[in-house]
Amino acid sequence: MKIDHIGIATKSIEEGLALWQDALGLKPDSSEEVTEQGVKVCMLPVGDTHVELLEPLSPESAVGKFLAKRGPGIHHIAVEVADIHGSLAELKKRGARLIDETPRVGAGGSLIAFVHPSSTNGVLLELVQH
Ligand code: CMX
Repeated sequence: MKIDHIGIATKSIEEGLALWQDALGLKPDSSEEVTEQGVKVCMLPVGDTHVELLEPLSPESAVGKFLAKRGPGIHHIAVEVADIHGSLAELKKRGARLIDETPRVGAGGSLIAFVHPSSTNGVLLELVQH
């Protein structure tokens, strides 16, 4: 397991890049719209992990609602797992509140699933299997 990426909610990717790219010198290695999740994402490698800048496609999207309620900030932490179905089954067995009972396809075509912050110490958790 490793931290796959840290998702940061921004009003615009451009605004995020002013810090992470222009000031800190990181170079994006991919960007795409994940319409199913209602976001535009931009991935910047940092050592062995990535910062994922998130821009909402609409105010009703998960990131749009987060921004309206809390403003820009850390939106989720994504952990890479080898067997996402097995990890979800284990979490469920232990009482975690799964947002996704079965994985969906996320950025880069990876399998992803979210666990509700009410059962993860207030931090929205994403599991990723590449
Ligand atoms: N981190 C921590 N807490 C969060 C949160 C987040 N990202 N988003 C919402 N919350 C909090 C809310 O503030 C609320 O807290 P209070 O009860 O104290 O007010 C609580 O969680 C419950 O919120 P809710 O009413 O159940 O649900 P929301 O409509 O706010 O939705 C969530 C929250 C996590 C269920 C929803 O955002 C979701 O399904 N997320 C998964 C998908 C996603 O986030 N996609 C975008 C990223 C996609 C990508 O990276 O590819």
